[in-house]
Amino acid sequence: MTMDQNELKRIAAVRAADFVEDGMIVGLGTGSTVTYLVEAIAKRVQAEGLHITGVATSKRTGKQAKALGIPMKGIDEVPHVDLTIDGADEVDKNFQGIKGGGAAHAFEKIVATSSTKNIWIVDESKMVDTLGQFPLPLEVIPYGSTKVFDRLNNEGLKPVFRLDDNGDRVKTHSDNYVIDLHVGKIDHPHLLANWLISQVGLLEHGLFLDIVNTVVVGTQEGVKVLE
Ligand code: ABF
Repeated sequence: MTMDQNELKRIAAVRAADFVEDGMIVGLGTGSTVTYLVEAIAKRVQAEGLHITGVATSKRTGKQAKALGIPMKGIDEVPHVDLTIDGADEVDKNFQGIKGGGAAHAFEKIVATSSTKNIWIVDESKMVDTLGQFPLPLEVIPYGSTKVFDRLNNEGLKPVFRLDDNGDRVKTHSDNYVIDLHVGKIDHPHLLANWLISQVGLLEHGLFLDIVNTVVVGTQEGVKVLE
């Protein structure tokens, strides 16, 4: 009996919840896989009396965690983060990743780079040989965004403003636009990341490089913990 993608996400999330230890300050990512993680952690808080402080990377994660009884604080209210667990859109064999499908990658990267340890939870479809099939998200300040768009286009990076169901431009929590790059294949992620972050008006990109320590993958053969 094969498991569907949601079940693969769920088994990875449940396994990752075991890495949370009493007393930890835990960064909680964003996305559907993390939704299962928050449920699993909340169950441990209720059943075992696990004492943790959660730090959310988005309003929706914070709302879910609070509703399930996980004590929460803002990233600027905690001295550090012990462990951040988050989803991802693509992970390659060097544990480099693309994130931001949920338009929360700037907050996610702030929390991840403030964490002692990072774990990603994914279903097996996210594991790729080379990054780039998933459109690379960028957070762009609205003022001058058409000029940033033009520069990306001239670089051959195939930019598209992300639109919502009404055809309006998606806004991040910081009221910035999201531009997705349809490059198809990113052979040198570090080179691209360095070029992107040097572009004036481009606030953050979805290349998460040299950040994660462990990837927990839900596969048809069960959960694999890659380190
Ligand atoms: C989040 O995890 C985003 O950066 C990324 O888009 C998402 C993956 O979404 P899902 O878990 O729903 O597949 O951190």
